[in-house]
Amino acid sequence: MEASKNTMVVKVIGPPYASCSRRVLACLIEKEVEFEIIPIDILKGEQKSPEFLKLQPFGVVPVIQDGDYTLYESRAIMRYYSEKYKSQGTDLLGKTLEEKGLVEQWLETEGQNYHPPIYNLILHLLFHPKLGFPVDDKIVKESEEKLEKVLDIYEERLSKSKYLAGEFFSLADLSHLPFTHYLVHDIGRAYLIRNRKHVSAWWDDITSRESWKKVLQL
Ligand SMILES: N[C@@H](CCC(=O)N[C@@H](CS)C(=O)NCC(=O)O)C(=O)O
Repeated sequence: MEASKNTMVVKVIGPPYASCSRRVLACLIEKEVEFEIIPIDILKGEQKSPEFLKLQPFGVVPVIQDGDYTLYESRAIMRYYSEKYKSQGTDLLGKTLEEKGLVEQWLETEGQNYHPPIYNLILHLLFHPKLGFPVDDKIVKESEEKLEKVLDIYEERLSKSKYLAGEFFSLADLSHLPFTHYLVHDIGRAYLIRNRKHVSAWWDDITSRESWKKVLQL
């Protein structure tokens, strides 16, 4: 749990090892928001229980409860807290309208372009083997090719600015941490990052943040 300047303790429902929970936790730590983790067991399927479905009708984690306010979708939760505690902790949204636009552009890029292929790679190379499901080599190959193309665009962008949205760390960078962590550490695909000089430097930078180190310890 984090020391905080605000009084309400945010409940994060979801195991701290789940990627989508990690996205939210890193954000809360950056924003210095006090939280409590309610670690439901997704391997036992507790996210499909009637009680959980009342909070998150799609049956996935995380969900936050902040007093009587409930919110799901990890990126929506990050946007909410970055705005709610704008002047507390790290500014993750950008200061000017133009900076905010770029943060949104790259956050959308993460969700729409980066996430689908990286998700397929992690699913097929990490979770399917663990769960005894078949690995679809065609999906793996196509996803890797798609991710390479996205990363080439990142390389170009990061050769011009230190972070995705500009010279400041933002939600756009933070949102990449959980799934890229698996890519680098768990499925033998670190070369996708390391073969690109600027992406590699960016990765080292964003993973060296105290917030991310704390998330990995939770
Ligand atoms: N778009 C959702 C995705 C949530 C999601 O897929 N959560 C995964 C963990 S990262 C989950 O709950 N998996 C268990 C399941 O699908 O039953 C978000 O970002 O919150």
